[in-house]
Amino acid sequence: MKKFNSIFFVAIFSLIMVSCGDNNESKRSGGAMASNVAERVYVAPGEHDEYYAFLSGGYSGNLTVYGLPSGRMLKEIPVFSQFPTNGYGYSEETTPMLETSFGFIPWGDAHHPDISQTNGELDGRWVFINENNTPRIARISLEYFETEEIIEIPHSAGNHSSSFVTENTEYVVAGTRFSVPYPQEDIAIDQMKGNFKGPLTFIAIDDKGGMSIDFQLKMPGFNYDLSHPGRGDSHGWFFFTTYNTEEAHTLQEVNASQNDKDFIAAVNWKKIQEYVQNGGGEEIDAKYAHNVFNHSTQTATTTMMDKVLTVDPRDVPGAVYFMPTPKSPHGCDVDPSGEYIIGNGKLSTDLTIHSFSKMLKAIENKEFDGDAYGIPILNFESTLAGVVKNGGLGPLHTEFDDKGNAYTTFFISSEVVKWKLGTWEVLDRQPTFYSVGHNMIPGGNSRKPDGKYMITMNKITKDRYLPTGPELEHSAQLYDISGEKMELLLDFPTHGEPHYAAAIHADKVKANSKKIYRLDENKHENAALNESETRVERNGNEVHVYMTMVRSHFAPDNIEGIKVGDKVYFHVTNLEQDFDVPHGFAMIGANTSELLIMPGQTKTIIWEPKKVGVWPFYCTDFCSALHQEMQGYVRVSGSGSNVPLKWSLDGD
Ligand code: K7E
Ligand code: CUA
Repeated sequence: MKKFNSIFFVAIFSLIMVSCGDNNESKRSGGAMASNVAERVYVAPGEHDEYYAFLSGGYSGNLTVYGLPSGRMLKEIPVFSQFPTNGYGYSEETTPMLETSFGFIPWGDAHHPDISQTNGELDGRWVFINENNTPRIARISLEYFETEEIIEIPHSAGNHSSSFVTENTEYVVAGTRFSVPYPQEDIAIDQMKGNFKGPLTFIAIDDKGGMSIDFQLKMPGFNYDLSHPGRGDSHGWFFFTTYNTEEAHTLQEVNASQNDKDFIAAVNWKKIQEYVQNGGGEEIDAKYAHNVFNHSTQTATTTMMDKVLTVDPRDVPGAVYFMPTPKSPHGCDVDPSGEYIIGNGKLSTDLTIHSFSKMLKAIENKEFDGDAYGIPILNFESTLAGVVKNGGLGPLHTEFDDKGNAYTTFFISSEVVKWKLGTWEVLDRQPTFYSVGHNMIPGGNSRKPDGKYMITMNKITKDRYLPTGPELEHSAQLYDISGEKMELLLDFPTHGEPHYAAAIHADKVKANSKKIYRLDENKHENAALNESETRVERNGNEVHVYMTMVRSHFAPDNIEGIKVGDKVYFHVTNLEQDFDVPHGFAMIGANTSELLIMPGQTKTIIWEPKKVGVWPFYCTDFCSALHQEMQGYVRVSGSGSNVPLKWSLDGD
């Protein structure tokens, strides 16, 4: 029977895969319709898009910014991965951002961006995003479109049910996907059951966006897949899907699919917050990095933390309940009113919708069906609001519009299905190309979604674009959802593997977007704020070059007296104060990336010259008509040489 199940699954999957690629006919039969569609996504040259969309970069570790409806990629923001394009994670100022308790990590796997909220509406201050592999949460500023802060999540493993924001950005949550020993210890894997735990971490956000771990909830050792906050009446609660409630440790595709129902965990975080504020919880050892980029010093710092507060949910009665949900649910989505909590069982064709108000009643009436490790399990029927029957195959994620409709993605049947909240009837279905993961409606995770567009993010690209060898970029699709039927408007390729995305009306962001770093606010400790401050200093075998750049020269542009074996720090300040005039800095043989330096900004790279000679450096960004002249030389002498240190520009 077990075997039958997985063969059946594979069979359906291959059927769908085979049918990918038969759609070229319908694609080309657009005619008058197609030109009308083209107009609806057309953003004329020089015009701006209506929305910013932030798509996770998945295994690129970064966040990509697109305009909607055009689908034009506007920027890639480096977050968890080194980014040679601008030197993030290479420059001395930014390497601390990638420090962890495991040391420097140049890569990450980013899944779920979420935009900060005030009163349940997107406020456009920050984007948060999780890293799965080495559990971390990042905060990206929507003034600078840069990563400002990364906090590591100790005791977590596969930080997946993250990084969703409560309705006043009180907390960002980070839930473990893998259950693990908590805290980590050396025990036999087959001793997992009952011994592993599933910590859920609540990160408090202060007025300036600063992140700090408030508490970790020590949950039973299930896998915590996704989560969403309550809103409206359910504000104060958080909901997490679980799978592998079997606590299987091997061949999970079979062994973690045995139970007819897993759970949605309902967590009353306000209750736990109160408990913690009254001195509840236990401090335990936890080593984790907290990395903060300071825009004034333009430098990131790492603080190693060593304690975290842990809360056993059994010590806070009334704080955590389990709602049975069929069958290995993935997505966990809350509608804009906060009343409905949707769990999509990956192995079910039905969607299960729980009611928040029924849940409260069931708790009051103690309608329990036993408990799991001391946490009450609510009776399934008691919290059930309804079921969407036969939506499709392999339901994953649900988003909402502003008219009481929900939109659920189905991976196996490769479609998105629109259905009505309250009546649970299916209203429309449209194919996706192909095998959709998440979908996203701007404002979807808030009280006020916009009902105009939806994008789907698809795992398989196949024939949608010109072939580019075996490796293809993923693909997104834009649908118009303003009418009764969804209408496919546009395909656009995406970078990495976008899982989730978040989008916001451009008006809430664009006026605040910074244009330059002001030189008079540059507090970088190694800045040279004008050419008279430029210099070269030797300290043993360390040489510090304090350099400036302006169209179209470096100061200094000739340096002599450097020796093989020296460690040369180039501290380079861009003196420009005009929007969009960066300069680059590249040094032959440097074992690092270039620096791309914005107006008013200072950045540092290290060069360890290995060969005697005269070695050039140059500006990498075509910044002016005389960009090609923006260059200089460093003379490198033998390690024992007596050539004096000197530097100059035009002989001075
Ligand atoms: Cu469904 Cu990581 Cu949200 Cu991918 S997850 S799809
Ligand atoms: Cu500066 Cu090119």
